[in-house]
Amino acid sequence: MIDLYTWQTPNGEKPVLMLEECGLDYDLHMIDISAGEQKTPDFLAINPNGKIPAIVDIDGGERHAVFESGAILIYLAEKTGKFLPASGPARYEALQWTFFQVGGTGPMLGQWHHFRNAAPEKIPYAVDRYKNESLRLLGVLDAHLKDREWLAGDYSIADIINFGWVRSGLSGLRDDGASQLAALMAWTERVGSRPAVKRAIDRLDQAKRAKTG
Ligand SMILES: N[C@@H](CCC(=O)N[C@@H](CS)C(=O)NCC(=O)O)C(=O)O
Repeated sequence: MIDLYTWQTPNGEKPVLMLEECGLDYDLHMIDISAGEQKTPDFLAINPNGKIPAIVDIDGGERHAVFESGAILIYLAEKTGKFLPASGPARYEALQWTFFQVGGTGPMLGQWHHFRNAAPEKIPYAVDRYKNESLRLLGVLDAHLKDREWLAGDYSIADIINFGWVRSGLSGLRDDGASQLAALMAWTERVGSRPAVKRAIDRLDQAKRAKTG
Protein backbone atom coordinates (compact mmCIF):
# COMPACT_ATOMS: atom_id res chain seq x y z
CA MET A 1 0.00 0.00 0.00
CA ILE A 2 1.17 3.51 -0.80
CA ASP A 3 0.40 6.60 1.28
CA LEU A 4 0.33 9.73 -0.89
CA TYR A 5 0.61 13.14 0.79
CA THR A 6 -0.48 15.87 -1.57
CA TRP A 7 -2.72 18.83 -2.41
CA GLN A 8 -4.63 20.02 -5.47
CA THR A 9 -1.83 21.79 -7.37
CA PRO A 10 0.04 21.07 -10.64
CA ASN A 11 2.87 19.41 -8.67
CA GLY A 12 0.48 17.67 -6.30
CA GLU A 13 -1.58 16.02 -9.02
CA LYS A 14 1.38 14.34 -10.78
CA PRO A 15 1.64 11.27 -8.50
CA VAL A 16 -2.17 10.91 -8.45
CA LEU A 17 -2.10 10.63 -12.26
CA MET A 18 0.75 8.13 -12.09
CA LEU A 19 -0.85 5.95 -9.37
CA GLU A 20 -4.12 5.84 -11.32
CA GLU A 21 -2.29 5.06 -14.59
CA CYS A 22 -0.36 2.24 -12.87
CA GLY A 23 -3.48 0.85 -11.16
CA LEU A 24 -1.79 0.88 -7.74
CA ASP A 25 -3.73 1.02 -4.45
CA TYR A 26 -3.09 4.19 -2.47
CA ASP A 27 -4.43 6.20 0.42
CA LEU A 28 -4.72 9.91 -0.32
CA HIS A 29 -3.74 12.20 2.57
CA MET A 30 -4.57 15.82 1.84
CA ILE A 31 -1.94 18.25 3.16
CA ASP A 32 -3.49 21.72 3.13
CA ILE A 33 -0.56 23.91 2.07
CA SER A 34 -2.60 27.09 2.59
CA ALA A 35 -2.92 26.08 6.26
CA GLY A 36 0.80 25.27 6.59
CA GLU A 37 0.31 21.51 7.06
CA GLN A 38 3.42 20.85 4.94
CA LYS A 39 5.58 22.33 7.73
CA THR A 40 4.37 20.11 10.60
CA PRO A 41 6.93 17.81 12.26
CA ASP A 42 5.04 14.70 11.05
CA PHE A 43 5.21 15.85 7.42
CA LEU A 44 8.80 17.13 7.68
CA ALA A 45 9.78 13.62 8.81
CA ILE A 46 8.63 12.43 5.36
CA ASN A 47 9.89 15.41 3.32
CA PRO A 48 12.43 17.60 5.15
CA ASN A 49 11.90 20.20 2.38
CA GLY A 50 8.33 20.78 3.60
CA LYS A 51 6.62 20.61 0.19
CA ILE A 52 4.04 18.33 -1.36
CA PRO A 53 3.94 15.79 -2.96
CA ALA A 54 5.53 12.88 -1.07
CA ILE A 55 4.82 9.17 -0.81
CA VAL A 56 5.48 6.44 1.72
CA ASP A 57 5.49 2.96 0.22
CA ILE A 58 4.94 0.18 2.75
CA ASP A 59 5.90 -2.88 0.79
CA GLY A 60 6.67 -6.24 2.42
CA GLY A 61 7.19 -4.56 5.82
CA GLU A 62 9.75 -2.09 4.43
CA ARG A 63 8.82 1.61 4.73
CA HIS A 64 10.16 3.76 1.90
CA ALA A 65 9.56 7.54 1.77
CA VAL A 66 10.15 9.46 -1.49
CA PHE A 67 9.74 13.21 -2.12
CA GLU A 68 10.20 15.39 -5.27
CA SER A 69 7.61 14.66 -7.94
CA GLY A 70 10.19 13.55 -10.53
CA ALA A 71 11.74 11.03 -8.13
CA ILE A 72 8.27 9.77 -7.15
CA LEU A 73 7.30 9.14 -10.77
CA ILE A 74 10.57 7.34 -11.52
CA TYR A 75 10.16 5.27 -8.33
CA LEU A 76 6.61 4.22 -9.30
CA ALA A 77 7.65 3.54 -12.90
CA GLU A 78 10.44 1.26 -11.72
CA LYS A 79 8.20 -0.42 -9.13
CA THR A 80 5.60 -1.31 -11.78
CA GLY A 81 7.71 -1.51 -14.95
CA LYS A 82 5.29 0.97 -16.57
CA PHE A 83 5.64 4.33 -18.39
CA LEU A 84 9.48 4.43 -18.43
CA PRO A 85 11.66 2.19 -20.61
CA ALA A 86 14.09 0.16 -18.49
CA SER A 87 17.22 1.13 -20.43
CA GLY A 88 18.69 2.58 -23.60
CA PRO A 89 17.99 5.76 -25.60
CA ALA A 90 14.19 5.56 -25.07
CA ARG A 91 14.69 5.76 -21.29
CA TYR A 92 16.79 8.93 -21.57
CA GLU A 93 14.38 10.50 -24.04
CA ALA A 94 11.60 10.11 -21.43
CA LEU A 95 13.87 11.29 -18.61
CA GLN A 96 15.03 14.41 -20.46
CA TRP A 97 11.43 15.63 -20.96
CA THR A 98 10.69 14.70 -17.35
CA PHE A 99 13.56 16.86 -16.03
CA PHE A 100 12.66 19.60 -18.53
CA GLN A 101 9.43 19.92 -16.56
CA VAL A 102 10.92 19.70 -13.06
CA GLY A 103 13.64 22.28 -13.77
CA GLY A 104 11.76 24.36 -16.38
CA THR A 105 8.01 24.86 -16.69
CA GLY A 106 7.34 24.16 -12.98
CA PRO A 107 9.70 26.76 -11.46
CA MET A 108 9.23 29.36 -14.22
CA LEU A 109 5.41 29.28 -14.21
CA GLY A 110 5.47 29.07 -10.40
CA GLN A 111 7.55 32.25 -10.17
CA TRP A 112 5.41 33.97 -12.79
CA HIS A 113 2.28 33.23 -10.72
CA HIS A 114 4.04 34.47 -7.60
CA PHE A 115 5.29 37.78 -9.03
CA ARG A 116 2.01 38.44 -10.85
CA ASN A 117 -0.44 37.46 -8.10
CA ALA A 118 1.24 37.29 -4.70
CA ALA A 119 4.25 39.65 -4.58
CA PRO A 120 3.58 42.60 -2.23
CA GLU A 121 5.38 44.89 -4.67
CA LYS A 122 4.76 44.86 -8.45
CA ILE A 123 8.08 44.32 -10.22
CA PRO A 124 7.45 44.40 -14.00
CA TYR A 125 10.94 43.05 -14.76
CA ALA A 126 10.28 39.90 -12.70
CA VAL A 127 6.76 39.37 -14.08
CA ASP A 128 8.02 39.74 -17.68
CA ARG A 129 11.10 37.61 -17.15
CA TYR A 130 9.14 34.60 -15.83
CA LYS A 131 6.29 35.11 -18.30
CA ASN A 132 8.64 35.21 -21.29
CA GLU A 133 10.67 32.21 -20.15
CA SER A 134 7.45 30.25 -19.48
CA LEU A 135 6.17 31.08 -22.96
CA ARG A 136 9.49 30.08 -24.48
CA LEU A 137 9.40 26.69 -22.71
CA LEU A 138 5.79 26.08 -23.76
CA GLY A 139 6.90 26.92 -27.31
CA VAL A 140 9.66 24.29 -27.12
CA LEU A 141 7.07 21.66 -26.13
CA ASP A 142 4.71 22.83 -28.88
CA ALA A 143 7.40 22.58 -31.57
CA HIS A 144 8.44 19.12 -30.32
CA LEU A 145 4.82 17.86 -30.41
CA LYS A 146 4.06 19.07 -33.96
CA ASP A 147 4.81 15.63 -35.40
CA ARG A 148 4.39 13.42 -32.31
CA GLU A 149 1.54 12.00 -30.27
CA TRP A 150 3.49 11.87 -26.98
CA LEU A 151 6.61 13.64 -25.71
CA ALA A 152 8.96 10.65 -25.81
CA GLY A 153 7.89 7.65 -27.87
CA ASP A 154 5.02 5.88 -26.08
CA TYR A 155 2.96 7.64 -23.39
CA SER A 156 5.33 7.93 -20.43
CA ILE A 157 6.15 9.71 -17.17
CA ALA A 158 7.26 12.64 -19.38
CA ASP A 159 3.64 13.20 -20.45
CA ILE A 160 2.30 12.56 -16.94
CA ILE A 161 4.66 15.04 -15.27
CA ASN A 162 4.26 17.81 -17.86
CA PHE A 163 0.45 17.75 -18.02
CA GLY A 164 -0.55 19.89 -15.01
CA TRP A 165 1.83 22.80 -15.51
CA VAL A 166 1.20 22.90 -19.28
CA ARG A 167 -2.56 23.06 -18.66
CA SER A 168 -2.01 25.84 -16.14
CA GLY A 169 0.38 27.73 -18.47
CA LEU A 170 -1.88 27.45 -21.52
CA SER A 171 -4.74 28.85 -19.49
CA GLY A 172 -2.85 31.59 -17.63
CA LEU A 173 -0.88 32.78 -20.67
CA ARG A 174 -3.73 32.39 -23.17
CA ASP A 175 -3.82 36.12 -23.98
CA ASP A 176 -0.02 36.39 -24.09
CA GLY A 177 0.45 34.03 -27.04
CA ALA A 178 -0.18 30.57 -25.57
CA SER A 179 -3.44 30.25 -27.53
CA GLN A 180 -1.28 29.90 -30.68
CA LEU A 181 0.29 26.66 -29.40
CA ALA A 182 -2.03 24.29 -31.26
CA ALA A 183 0.08 21.11 -31.01
CA LEU A 184 0.49 21.58 -27.26
CA MET A 185 -3.23 22.19 -26.81
CA ALA A 186 -4.05 19.02 -28.78
CA TRP A 187 -1.59 17.02 -26.63
CA THR A 188 -3.20 18.42 -23.45
CA GLU A 189 -6.57 17.21 -24.68
CA ARG A 190 -5.11 13.76 -25.49
CA VAL A 191 -3.63 13.42 -22.00
CA GLY A 192 -6.72 14.88 -20.31
CA SER A 193 -9.05 12.46 -22.07
CA ARG A 194 -7.32 9.36 -20.68
CA PRO A 195 -9.60 7.56 -18.19
CA ALA A 196 -6.87 7.36 -15.52
CA VAL A 197 -6.20 11.10 -15.78
CA LYS A 198 -9.92 11.87 -15.41
CA ARG A 199 -10.12 9.56 -12.37
CA ALA A 200 -7.08 11.23 -10.81
CA ILE A 201 -8.45 14.75 -11.26
CA ASP A 202 -11.86 13.72 -9.84
CA ARG A 203 -10.37 11.91 -6.86
CA LEU A 204 -8.18 14.88 -5.95
CA ASP A 205 -11.07 17.27 -6.38
CA GLN A 206 -13.33 15.21 -4.11
CA ALA A 207 -10.61 14.81 -1.49
CA LYS A 208 -10.01 18.56 -1.41
CA ARG A 209 -13.73 19.27 -1.05
CA ALA A 210 -13.98 16.69 1.74
CA LYS A 211 -11.14 18.41 3.57
CA THR A 212 -12.09 22.05 3.10
CA GLY A 213 -15.88 21.67 3.03
N1 LIG B 1 10.26 20.40 -6.97
C1 LIG B 1 9.13 20.03 -6.15
C2 LIG B 1 8.19 21.20 -6.02
C3 LIG B 1 7.16 20.96 -4.95
C4 LIG B 1 6.36 22.22 -4.68
O1 LIG B 1 6.78 23.34 -5.02
N2 LIG B 1 5.24 22.06 -3.99
C5 LIG B 1 4.42 23.20 -3.63
C6 LIG B 1 2.98 23.02 -4.09
S1 LIG B 1 2.87 22.99 -5.85
C7 LIG B 1 4.37 23.35 -2.11
O2 LIG B 1 4.37 22.37 -1.39
N3 LIG B 1 4.28 24.59 -1.65
C8 LIG B 1 4.17 24.89 -0.23
C9 LIG B 1 5.40 25.54 0.33
O3 LIG B 1 6.32 25.86 -0.43
O4 LIG B 1 5.41 25.76 1.52
C10 LIG B 1 8.43 18.81 -6.78
O5 LIG B 1 8.43 18.72 -8.01
O6 LIG B 1 7.93 17.95 -6.02
